[in-house]
Amino acid sequence: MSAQSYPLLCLENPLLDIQARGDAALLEKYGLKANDAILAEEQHMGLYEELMAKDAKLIPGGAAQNTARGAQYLLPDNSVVYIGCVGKDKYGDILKKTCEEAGVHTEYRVDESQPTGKCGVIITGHDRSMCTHLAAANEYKLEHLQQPHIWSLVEKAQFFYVGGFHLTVCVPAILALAEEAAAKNKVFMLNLSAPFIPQFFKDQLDSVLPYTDYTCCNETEARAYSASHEWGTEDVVEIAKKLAALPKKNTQRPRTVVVTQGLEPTIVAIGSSDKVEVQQFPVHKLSEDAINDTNGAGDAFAGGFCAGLVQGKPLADSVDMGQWLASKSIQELGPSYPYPKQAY
Ligand code: 26A
Repeated sequence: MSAQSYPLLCLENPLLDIQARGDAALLEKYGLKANDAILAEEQHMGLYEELMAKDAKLIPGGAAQNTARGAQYLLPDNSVVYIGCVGKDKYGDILKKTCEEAGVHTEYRVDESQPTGKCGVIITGHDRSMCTHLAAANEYKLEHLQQPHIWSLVEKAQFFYVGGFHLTVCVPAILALAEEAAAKNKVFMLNLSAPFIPQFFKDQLDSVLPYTDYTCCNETEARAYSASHEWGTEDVVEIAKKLAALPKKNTQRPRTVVVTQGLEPTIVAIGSSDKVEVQQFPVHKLSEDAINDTNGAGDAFAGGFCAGLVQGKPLADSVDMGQWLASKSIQELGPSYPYPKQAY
C-alpha cells in the first residue's frame, strides 16, 4: 500500500473541454443560454463537431479537476489527489497527463465501454455556455472509492472537495466522503456548480448539504437554490445566511457559505442555526482587455480558497487567494493557470 498521503482529496467528473467562440445564433440553434452549464441531450450531440469545425481548442476541464489543479498550483508538492471516471482512450490519457504536469495525483476509474466525457464550451463575450456529455464520467462507482489503496488515501486526507456536478453521477461516493469527514471532524466542501443542480437534483443536494463545512457557489446558483426551496428571496446575502443556518451533521464546526459574484464582492456567511455573521470581500478588478475568457473562473476561485484552508490561513486570506487565482485563470485560455508559475 502506498505510504503517500495528500491533504486535499477532490472528487467529480473529469472532462475534456471543447471550447470555441460562438455567437447568439449558435446558442439559439442548440437552445443554450449565454451563461449556463447543462447536461447534453440528444439534440446537443451535433454541437461538438460543430465546435471542432470552428477551430475549437481542446482543454482539460471538469470543474473540480480544475479546482484540484488550482489548489495544487498554490500548495507544496503532493498536496492534492483527484478522483473521477474516464474512458480508455487518448483523451483520458491527456487528462491524466495534464494533472500530473500540474502535480495533481489522479486515481481515475477507467471505464471500458464509454469514452472520456466532454464539455462543449461556447464563449460569447465574457459569458460561457457549457454543454456536457458525461459518458465515462457518469460511470463512477462507490466500489472504486472503497478499494483499499484508494480508501487509504481517503483516510489520510484532511480536506474533501466535491463538485456539485457529481450529484448527478454517484451520490453514495459523495456521502462516503462526507461521512468520513463528519466522523473524524475533517473538512467537507461542496460547490453547487450550476443552477440546474439545486433545480433538478434538489433531493440529492439536500442529502449532502448537512455534511458541508464549506458551501461555495455563485450568485445564480444561490438564487436557484432559493427558488427551488421556495425561500421567496433573490437577495444573495439573505440566501447565504439561510444556507449557513441549515442543519449540520458535524456540530464541531460552523458552516461557511462563500458566494462569488463575478466582479461584485465575494459574500461569506458563517454560522449555525442561532447566529450567522456576514462579511464581504471586494475583488481586485482586471481591465476588460486583460480578460481572455471566464471559463473556469469559479473553479479557480475554489482552488485558491481550498489552498488557503489547507494551509490553515485565516478566512480573509483564503478568499484573497481564491480571488487571485481566479484573476490569473481568466487571463488564460479556458480553465488554466499561468506557467511558468506565478507566486501569490
Ligand atoms: C455534470 N456537468 C454538467 C459537469 C460540467 C463540468 N464539470 C463537471 N460536470 N459541466 C461543465 N463542467 C466544467 O466546468 C468547467 C468550468 O467551470 C467544464 O469542463 C469546465 O472546465
